[in-house]
Amino acid sequence: MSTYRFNEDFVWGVATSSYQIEGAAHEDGRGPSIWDAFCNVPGKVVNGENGDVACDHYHRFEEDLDLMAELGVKAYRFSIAWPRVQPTGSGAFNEKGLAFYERLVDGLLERDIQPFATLYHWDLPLALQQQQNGWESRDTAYRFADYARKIGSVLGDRVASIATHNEPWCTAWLGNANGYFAPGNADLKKAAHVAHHLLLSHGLALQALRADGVKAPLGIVLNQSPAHGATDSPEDQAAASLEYAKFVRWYMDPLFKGEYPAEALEWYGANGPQEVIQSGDFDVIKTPMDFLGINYYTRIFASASGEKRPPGALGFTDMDWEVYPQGLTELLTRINADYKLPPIYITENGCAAKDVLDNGRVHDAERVRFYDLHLAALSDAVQQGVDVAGYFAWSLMDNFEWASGYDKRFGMVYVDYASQDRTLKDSALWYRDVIAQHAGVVLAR
Ligand code: IFM
Repeated sequence: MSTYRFNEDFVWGVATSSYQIEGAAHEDGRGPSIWDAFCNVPGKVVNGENGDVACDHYHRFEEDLDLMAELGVKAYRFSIAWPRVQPTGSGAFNEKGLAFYERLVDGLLERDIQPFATLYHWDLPLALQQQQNGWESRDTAYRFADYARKIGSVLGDRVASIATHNEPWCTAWLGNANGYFAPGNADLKKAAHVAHHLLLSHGLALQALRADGVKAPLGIVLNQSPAHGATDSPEDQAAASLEYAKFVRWYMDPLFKGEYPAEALEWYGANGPQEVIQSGDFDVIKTPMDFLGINYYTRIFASASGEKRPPGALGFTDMDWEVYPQGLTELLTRINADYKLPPIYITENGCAAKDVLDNGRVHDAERVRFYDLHLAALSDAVQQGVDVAGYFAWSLMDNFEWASGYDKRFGMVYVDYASQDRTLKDSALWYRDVIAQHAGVVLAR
């Protein structure tokens, strides 16, 4: 086992998102989201599954908060379902929906767990998609800023942080370039327009929240990976550099430098964002942030000749993602050198595994190993000067894994979807010990 070194005030957390756990999709005035609609499209989600019930967290959140308290986590990262609090994405807000998040936040604070809120984790109100093509429309960015203000006014004094977006790359790329996620478009130019409006909406929301006097630290959550060429050949290295520009720099450069990376712009060509960029947009997008959230799962492998990824030394997860912990150190030290960054939180990190519930136990040794290796890699980055304020395991519990449905289990807590019983896996017990034993300086395991 590894040795980690973090500060005493390091934030140990777990993360989830609204559509993946809440269920209660048709209750208390929640409006439909693009994911409700997408799940109804035959062939889009494994087994035709959806988030109608999910982990039934909407009704069982007290039990789930107790589980977090049992684990001793210091923070919980959750997302707010926009259609639950504003059913059509504009106009009237839904008091019952807002009240749910107030109860959730108050329940966390009663248990001494810091609430880390995310405003958008992919469940766009369906009405915005139907009426104005969702994020393809600039107006959706303004609707988002209005929604952000409302959340700021209701929860801004009680949450420990507010992130605008979770993984805008997924919304733009998986949702619009390859149709793998909602809303299911396969059009590169749409994806470029969506990405620009997501970035714009982030800046508009930050400015609106600050103008309203919200004191909670504000930021964004990006999924990132280093990109490696299959060989040292100039072609493979160029392929890796381009993938990195499309995946990481496409968001980091506008947010921290106020421009898109030339290398990726050239690749987009006529399918780029140019038609929707308006004067002053980059000033809004690069509004300073109080923190940056990074979700890390694996590395990118790039090959100019289409060569296959070699079997990783540490194998692959149940998502078929290579286990590559050292990529976290590499990524963090690189972005720390390339940009002037605020403190970083690792807002997601974890793995899917073929978990089996056996006599009330789940022996998920590979997940324990995954977390252990990634915490060690994170500690290495900290030793190399990266300012990392906390770590959130993905996920607190098994949940609806988007296009993979309930087939892929990422939780530290096993969910039996038939009974909704929760069982702490070995990884949860291990994480509880890590948090408890972490006296602030050195943890040797
Ligand atoms: O489950 C997702 C989450 O919603 C966003 N980040 C990646 C996780 C695993 O795929």
